[in-house]
Parts: sequence; structure tokens; C-alpha cells
Amino acid sequence: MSFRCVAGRPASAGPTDRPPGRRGARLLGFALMGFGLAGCASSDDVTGAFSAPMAPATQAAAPVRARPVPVAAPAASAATHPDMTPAALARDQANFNRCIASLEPKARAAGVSTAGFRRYTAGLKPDMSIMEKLQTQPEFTRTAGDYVTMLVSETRIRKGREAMAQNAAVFEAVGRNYGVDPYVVAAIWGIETNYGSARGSYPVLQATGTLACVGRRQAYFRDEFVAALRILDRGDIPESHLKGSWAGAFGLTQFMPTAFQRDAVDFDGDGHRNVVDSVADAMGSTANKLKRGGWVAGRSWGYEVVLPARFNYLLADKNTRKTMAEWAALGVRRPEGRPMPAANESAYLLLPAGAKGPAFLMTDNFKAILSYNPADAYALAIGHLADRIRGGGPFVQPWPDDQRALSRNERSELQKRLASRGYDVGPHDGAIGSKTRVAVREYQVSAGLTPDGMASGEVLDSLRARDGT
Ligand SMILES: [Ca+2]
Repeated sequence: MSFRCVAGRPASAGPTDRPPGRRGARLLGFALMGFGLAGCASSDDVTGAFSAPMAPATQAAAPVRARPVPVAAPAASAATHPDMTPAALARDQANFNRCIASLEPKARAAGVSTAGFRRYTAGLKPDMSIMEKLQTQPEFTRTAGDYVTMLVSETRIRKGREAMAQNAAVFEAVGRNYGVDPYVVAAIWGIETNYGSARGSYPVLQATGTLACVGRRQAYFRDEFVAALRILDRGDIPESHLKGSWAGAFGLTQFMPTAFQRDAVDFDGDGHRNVVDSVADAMGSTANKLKRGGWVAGRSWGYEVVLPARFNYLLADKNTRKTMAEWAALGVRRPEGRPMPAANESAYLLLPAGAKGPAFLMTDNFKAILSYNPADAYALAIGHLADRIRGGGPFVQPWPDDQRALSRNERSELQKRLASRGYDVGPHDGAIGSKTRVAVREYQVSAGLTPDGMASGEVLDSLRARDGT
């Protein structure tokens, strides 16, 4: 087999094909896969206590769960959305054929042939069971440590080594062509679909067509539906193989249709970009996506580090970038006497579980992984799984075992309590973004707590105690 890298087709054939943004699209796609749209919050909503966006498609099959994780009721906001009432859904369902037909000009503008549009939309019916997925927003809460531990299991490490050995030529070519760490590409394969064994069975065209014409996310999914039509019309993937999550993510590494249009490549050179059936196409496309996300060849995604006593935790902020030499001058060390990386490489300090958990210096390549899915814990799991497949050991520092993840209601309560004290936290939506994190830090400073910006149970308990309620 020869690997010929054929660049993906133009990202946007016209204004109608433009997705809402790589980060947003990916976040949405990922959130949708298993857990509904609840997770479409800020990309910052991922350190420590967090919810849906970083839960992978393979979550259900994951064997490791360090401790019970609360799974609460659907979020009320989704249930009351005016486009999700029984009457609204019935109206959209009755109007489905007209709605699909109305998308023909948009599809034509994106390059879908008239014959293709007619062929693939003829007899298309909505799958109303998808609305139950869209309606239900499971409150899925786990700590960063639980999440990483669950995903980077011994089984997934072993299967990753096997998958790379079976496809050694593909991974060698991926590394050579894109300058991307092939172990990271394999890790994405492992975490997105458990190396291809968990990719979903929803027909992508029907799923995106349903979401494009029924319910509360129609505008977003019209681009996905048109992109899915283009895949079929151009013959990249046979219709019977184009299946995936209920939200339309498909293939070995779960591309959304618009992401496929931007980033997929024909890496095995057979003339089709088939990320479902061709390991080479899927791995090449994933590497291409990482490269376009800014991957710098020859560098790691990041490094576990140990902080000195009396460290200034205000420095743990993704906007505070320093060179490795500057971090070293502050007393930051790699564990077990490992040498610090190149002195001029710049990085920011990430504490996924707050001051009590492990610390990491994250490079630009971590941001490249975040371009795949903007969730810190997801990207950390990818990077760590890659290192483990390569033969590296587990993190040296333990995850805090007394940490509990806050539920969405508790995160919202924390925001309300901070707001009532005059802190600007933005909307009290339970999504922990940068405003909330800054407010948490300021509160921690005033309360004599370690200012790691972590919206933790400790902070909520402190607020409750001070509020006397
Ligand atoms: Ca191909």
C-alpha cells in the first residue's frame, strides 16, 4: 500500500457550508454523541467538576469507574425549549419533507448535484427517537481524575499497541507526512471509538436530516446535513457505511460531516476519503486535523510537573505562558528527576483537579489536541494514552481521592452565591467558564483557601458556611 496524501477539499464551498467554528462544531459533535447538548458550554468547563462535553462515545463500554458518579435528572431548560414541546415536534415532523426539499438550494450551492440531492433525500424520514436524545440532557458529572482514569485503561493501552502494530505502515506514514505524533493519532482512535468497535449505528444522513428539520438545533444541523449529502454525492463513503452517533459523528475517529469536509484526506490513495472503512484515511485525516490545529513536530503535548511548596497558584492559568526555563526558575520540576524540556519552549500550567492533584505544563501541541475537542480532560486523556501506548508510565502524582464533582445545580448554586457577594460570574448556568474561575480565585484568596480557581466542593462548602445557609 502506498500512502499518498491528497489534501482535503476546500473547507467551505460557500457561505452556506461554513460551520459555526471548529471548536464549536467539535464540541457540539462530541457532546451530542452520548450525552445531549447539555455540554455545549464554554470550553473552559472542563477542569475538575465538569459535565457532558468530554464524555466520549465509548464511555458506556469503559470498564473503569473509580467511584460512583452521580447521574442526575434531565436539565429543565431543554424540556421547556419552545421548539421541543410535543406540539412543536409534531409540527416539524409533519413538515419534514417540505423542510428537506427547502434545503436543495443550500445543498446545490455547496456542490451537491441535483440528481444526488433527489436520490439521497427521496423517502428520507425523520428518526424521532433522536429527539429524545436531544431532549434529555443527562447531568453527567465526574472529576478530571475519574475521567482520565476511566479512559486510559490497561485494556485501551494494550489494544492501542496492538492496533498500531497491525497498522505499522499507516502510522509510520502518518508521522512522516504530517509531523504529528502517531501515538496521539492512535489515542484519538482509541478514545473516540475504542479502535473502531464503538462508532454508532445511526445513518448519518437521516440523523443530521432529522436534526436539521426537527427540534431546537436546526440551523446548526443544516450545515451538517448538507455536508453529509456531499459525502454521499461525491462517493467518498457508501451510504450503507455512513453511520455514526445520533448526532452525526462517524468513522473511526468520529468526524462530524463539516469537519470531514474541512480535514479529511484520501491517505491510501484510492480516490475516496473513506474515514469509515480505511484505517489509513481515518488516521491520515485525524493527523491532518491535528496539523491544522497547530501541531508542532517533534514536541510533546505536555509534561507532568511537581510544584514547589508555597507555590503561587495564581500562575496556573492558561493565559500565563512562560518558557520552560522560567518555570524551572520558579521551582517547577519534572518528577523523578526527569530533565526539563527545551528551555525556550513555552507552556502554561494546568491543574486539572486543582492544587491537590497533579500538575502539568502544556505546550502548543496540547492546544492542537484541544482543536479536536476543546475539553482539557479529554485532551489530557489523549496525550496520556498516547504516552502509555508508547510505553510510558502512569502519572506520578495521585489524583485527589477526596474530591467530589459538583452537579450542574451545585455549580449553579456556587455561581449564585459568588454573585451575591459581588463577584462577576456571568450567567448562573452551571457552566464553569473563565469568569467563574476568576471569581473562585478571588473568593479563595479572600477566604484564605489555596487560589487554584477550582470550582470544588470545598469552595461551595466554604460559601455555604459563610452564607449560613
Ligand atoms: Ca482512500
